[in-house]
Amino acid sequence: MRITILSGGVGGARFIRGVREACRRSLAGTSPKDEITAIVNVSDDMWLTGLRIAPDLDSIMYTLAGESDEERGWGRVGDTSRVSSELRANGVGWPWFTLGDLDIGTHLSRTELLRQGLTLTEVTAKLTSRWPLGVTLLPASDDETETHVRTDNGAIMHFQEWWTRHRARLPVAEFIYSKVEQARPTPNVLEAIRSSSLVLFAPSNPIVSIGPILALPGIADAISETRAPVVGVSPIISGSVVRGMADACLSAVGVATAADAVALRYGSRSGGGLLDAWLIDESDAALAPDIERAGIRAAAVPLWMRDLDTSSALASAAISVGLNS
Ligand code: FO1
Repeated sequence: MRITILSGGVGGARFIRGVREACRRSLAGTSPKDEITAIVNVSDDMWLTGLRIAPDLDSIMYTLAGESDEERGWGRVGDTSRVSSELRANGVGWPWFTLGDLDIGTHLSRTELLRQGLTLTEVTAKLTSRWPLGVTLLPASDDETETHVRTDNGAIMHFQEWWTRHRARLPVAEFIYSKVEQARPTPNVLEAIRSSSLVLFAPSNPIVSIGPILALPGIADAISETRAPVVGVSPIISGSVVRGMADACLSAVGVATAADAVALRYGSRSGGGLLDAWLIDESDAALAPDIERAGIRAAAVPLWMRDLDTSSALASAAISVGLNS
């Protein structure tokens, strides 16, 4: 069975790890080897001190490799930041954006391979080949796109500055998916969506993680046309974000921070939208009827991913909802 997951960074990484674990555990059965593909947001990416940084690809790679700093939620476990201190001392780069020394190894490698002419897809295949991830990571596009934030007072900045420097505290007038019209999803991405038996939306930020993927020309159509059931997992539990800044993003686009509001924003496939089913937390079970009325099947299951068991159980629930859609 081929499963394709649309994903952003940290929450998505844990969910993908859960899907991998669920497939490993079900392999105890007779199903042939599952193929898991993650379509990863690249609009958090940026150039910094001459290096191409790809936070969501790196968060997922490190998490699946068992190399991620689980406390911080990004970067490599046990990393140091001696080079970053030097950059600060020289007044170069962003003092509020720490690049770990091992992490810089990843950015230097990515930058060199891009300079040699490899696509980001080829670079990602090479960087991830170091570990037996069990998941294929596909950048949503090989073209550079960036999410920018226009604040209420008219400043425009890269999403990363808004998030890491200002901690998402600056009120947002608009999220701009810069250069997305000129960008294209890679052929591998469209093929993965079309040939999968199941498409999953990870519990990632709908505005700055899943949104930029769906904004790439052709991806939303591929999802609405695929034979595969499309199942999403709510990033909101009991009206709060699980982690990150989805609430600040949702309010900026006039969407309530609620599990049903996010589902309705994606829309039902039967109504020209994207979802066949939507997983909500048991604490949000009361929202199921209005999700169902919108033409999206709702399943209330435990959504908190505390460890591998809970992530695997959530993934199993999403897979079984999908296969029974
Ligand atoms: N997040 C922070 O809040 N502060 C940082 O200094 C920081 C550095 C950083 C370096 C590499 C990387 O891949 C991610 C990093 N992040 C940092 C997290 C990053 O902002 C998030 O992973 C996503 O881009 C937001 O979803």
